[in-house]
Amino acid sequence: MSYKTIKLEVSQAVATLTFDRPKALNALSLEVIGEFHKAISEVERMEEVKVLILTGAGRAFVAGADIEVLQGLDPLGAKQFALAGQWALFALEAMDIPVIACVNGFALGGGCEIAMACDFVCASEKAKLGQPEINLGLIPGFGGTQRLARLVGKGRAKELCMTGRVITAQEAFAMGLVTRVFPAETLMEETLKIAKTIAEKGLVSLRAVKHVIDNGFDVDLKNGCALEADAFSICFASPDQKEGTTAFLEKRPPEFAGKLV
Ligand code: CO8
Repeated sequence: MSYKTIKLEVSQAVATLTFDRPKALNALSLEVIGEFHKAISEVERMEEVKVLILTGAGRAFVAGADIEVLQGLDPLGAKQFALAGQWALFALEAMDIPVIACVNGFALGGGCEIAMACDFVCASEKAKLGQPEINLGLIPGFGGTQRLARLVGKGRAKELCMTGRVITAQEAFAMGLVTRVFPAETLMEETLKIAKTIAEKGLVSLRAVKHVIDNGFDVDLKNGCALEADAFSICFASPDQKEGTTAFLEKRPPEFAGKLV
């Protein structure tokens, strides 16, 4: 499939989706959101892809929703816009494969919201993150109030959304919004290394980790642990468990087949 506002490349089991509207700092129009959503479905159908990386062309990851578009919206249009973004991010979160945000520059508003819907975030030392919608007389609309509070706590989320303060990658790291920080020049190389390490693991156990952490997060500890016990037992029906434990005992690296059964 060909896209106008994003690029999709696949190499060695890793797909890289690049937001590609650099003149507008990759701002999100309805067209970008629609193409992003379609690309997610396309990647889901690619059996060879084990990890997805999201990044941005030029000096931004994504500088938010397109403010030119926002300026002309009425309340119903705004709701449609917010829901289009939210649905795309739910689809992203529902992907079976791990998704890494590679935040190369500004990740503001909708851009920060996309990063937070990924499984984890690698950022350049030069990246800037934040929810500055308050400066436009708005609030986040693509799930930012909810995901930010879950990631960094209610107080920090309120402070960031109420002041619109834009933070460095280092501050984002300190509060748990970003998990790794790399020099700008090596960010993609380091993110790819992480993606390839993950791509070599067993498919069943990778899915189980994602499923249990995501679905266990909003339930109480006992129910979360019950999900974990079920997923743990399912691992024992997979070739990964046989290969992983056998390889350890034979003192060799495991070779996971990348298959579900
Ligand atoms: N929308 C449209 N265009 C943008 C955006 C944006 N979000 N961000 C930057 N641009 C454009 C600029 O207008 C400029 O265009 P041009 O060259 O034609 O004048 C170009 O990108 C370069 O930007 P700057 O000249 O401003 O570059 P600077 O380096 O001086 O500043 C900043 C970079 C700090 C990133 C600055 O551009 C900025 O503050 N951008 C806006 C950031 C922002 O407020 N984002 C939040 C938007 S709201 C949002 O995301 C809500 C999401 C949920 C929506 C729900 C739907 C209803």
